[in-house]
Amino acid sequence: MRENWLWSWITTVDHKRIGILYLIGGGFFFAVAGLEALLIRIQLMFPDNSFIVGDTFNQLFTMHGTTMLFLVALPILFGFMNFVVPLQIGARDVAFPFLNNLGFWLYISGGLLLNLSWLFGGAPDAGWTNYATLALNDYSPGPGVNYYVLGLQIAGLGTLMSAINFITTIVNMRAPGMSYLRLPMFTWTTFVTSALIMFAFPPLTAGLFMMMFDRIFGANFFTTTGGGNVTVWQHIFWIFGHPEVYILILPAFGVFSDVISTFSRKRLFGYHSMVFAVVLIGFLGFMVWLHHMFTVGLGPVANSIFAISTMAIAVPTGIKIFNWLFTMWGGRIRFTTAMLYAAGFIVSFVMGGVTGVMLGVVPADLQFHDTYFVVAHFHYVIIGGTVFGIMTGFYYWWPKMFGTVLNEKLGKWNFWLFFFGFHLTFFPQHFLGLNGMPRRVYTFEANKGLETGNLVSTIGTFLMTIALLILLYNVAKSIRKGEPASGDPWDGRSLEWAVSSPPPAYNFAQTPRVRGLDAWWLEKVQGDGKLKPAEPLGPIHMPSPSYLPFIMAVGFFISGFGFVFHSWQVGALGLVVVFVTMYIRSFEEDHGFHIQPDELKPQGVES
Ligand code: HEM
Ligand SMILES: [Cu+2]
Repeated sequence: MRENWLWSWITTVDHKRIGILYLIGGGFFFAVAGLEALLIRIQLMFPDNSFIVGDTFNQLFTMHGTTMLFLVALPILFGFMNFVVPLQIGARDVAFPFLNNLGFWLYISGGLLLNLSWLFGGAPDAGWTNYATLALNDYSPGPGVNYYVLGLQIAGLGTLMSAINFITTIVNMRAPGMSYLRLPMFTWTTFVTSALIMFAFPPLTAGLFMMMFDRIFGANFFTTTGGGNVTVWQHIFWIFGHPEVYILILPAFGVFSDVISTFSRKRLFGYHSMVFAVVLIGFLGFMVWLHHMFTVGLGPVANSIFAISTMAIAVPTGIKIFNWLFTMWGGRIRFTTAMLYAAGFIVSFVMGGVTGVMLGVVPADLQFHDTYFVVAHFHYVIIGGTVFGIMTGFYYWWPKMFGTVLNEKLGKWNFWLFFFGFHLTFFPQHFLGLNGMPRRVYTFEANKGLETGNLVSTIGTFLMTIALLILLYNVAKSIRKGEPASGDPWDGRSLEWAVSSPPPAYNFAQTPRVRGLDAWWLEKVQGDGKLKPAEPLGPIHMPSPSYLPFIMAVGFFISGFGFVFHSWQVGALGLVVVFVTMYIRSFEEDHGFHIQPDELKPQGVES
């Protein structure tokens, strides 16, 4: 019997399919959050505009920021990690395929719960940082912020599971010969990012849990009148929040490293220093959270220590920038769309880094704080870094994932419109901020020198929107009648290019033996262009699909929805569903199945 198509995707435990699911989920939420940004910018196009005002505006920027950070940027990166990392290390799957599927459905469950707030009871409106007092019942009555605390707890659980899975996979499942200092940079950054998630997400979950108790069960963690302390929320939030921005940028650094060396046809310059810089950035990322709280008034000693540690991050970041430039220097560069995005990133991200150091200067930050200068800064690093990285990865790995090449001509239109649109949108915002335009305010007065900048900024947003529509068209075209891709369309260097596009379910019929950095390139220039097997051809063990993660995620969803509306009966019902599925799972005896070597022969695999 032919398996139901939808059901097979819901229950899949194949890391490649889960990677594609993350791209679809992230793409969907990108459209939602992008639309929200467009509405905000339309309101801010002219002085004294009244298109969207007051609380709706607050909901829009809160949901835009929250969605972009939690439901778009990280999940799309997870999509690439899922698809690419096992291939890059020569593995057949991730360490815990069941958990992988569960992590994905928890993300969808939390994300949908958060966005249902638009339809039932109103969206959260206390900013993506959800600062206490403002976010507590007195100032945010109604269910809005409940959606935030519950949706993010559920989605965050999924994130944590995926991080544990990636770490275990990279530690345990590398092919023979794939030592740590032969890992491709994207795998390295996935590894460090996953470690950051392990340390950053538990504080967030704990903070959200306390906030949930304050709001729903009458606790007093953050209520000053009840003996709580609001500053504690800020510490907890930023102990998560600052590392979060490195969680978003490090994987993008990995993508750029792989792409720049591939399209410069050179080995990555300073590979070892790149690895060192990634680890150092990861470590320093935890030492600087207080730079988000300079204006709280924690005193000159605390402020100075955190100012200096903040600026210290510029050193390893500078090392990386120079290594990328040296990789390109003297290389035979091919300016594909992916490479254009990587080059565009270097220009854009450096500007974001400069304004970051400016914000690290305490007296200056007292002026810049909560103005559009900050909005300009973080969009320069998040779009100029992470989103450019996502676009780079998208054009680079698309052929591997879907077996067709994206149209390069459309790709170039997409790049140039996005690049100019991006700078047009966010460059003027620096000056808007310096001229006193506050962040998170829905209007501005005429004749204060803010009109031109705002108008230009909104025009830039429309250019970016057109660029993204071109991308969408390119994708649709490529799916319907794209040019078929070979296994190695870019003359790649790492192992994912050694298998067919898209790869077979089992990735490698025989686990490969790795002989050096840039393992696949080595086989092409020093060997006969074929991978050397590390084991005889035998039965391939595969995990079975499972419907339990999906049901578990539905349970979490029901439970979250119940607690949003203070209904502990519905909340408990959802948790019962969760625990019953856990119980079933723990008594399940399923050891998967095997693909026999005979079944591989028709596909051209020799023993
Ligand atoms: C696609 C183009 C984008 C545009 C036009 C855009 C525009 C905006 C605007 C107008 C604001 C509100 C500023 C205010 O409160 O006055 C904002 C806030 C924000 N954006 Fe974006 N944005 C874009 C993409 C992104 C992306 C990709 C991310 C992250 C991955 C992001 C993260 C944020 C965050 C965290 C906030 C702060 C929300 C808050 O204050 O709570 N944005 N954006
Ligand atoms: Cu920070």
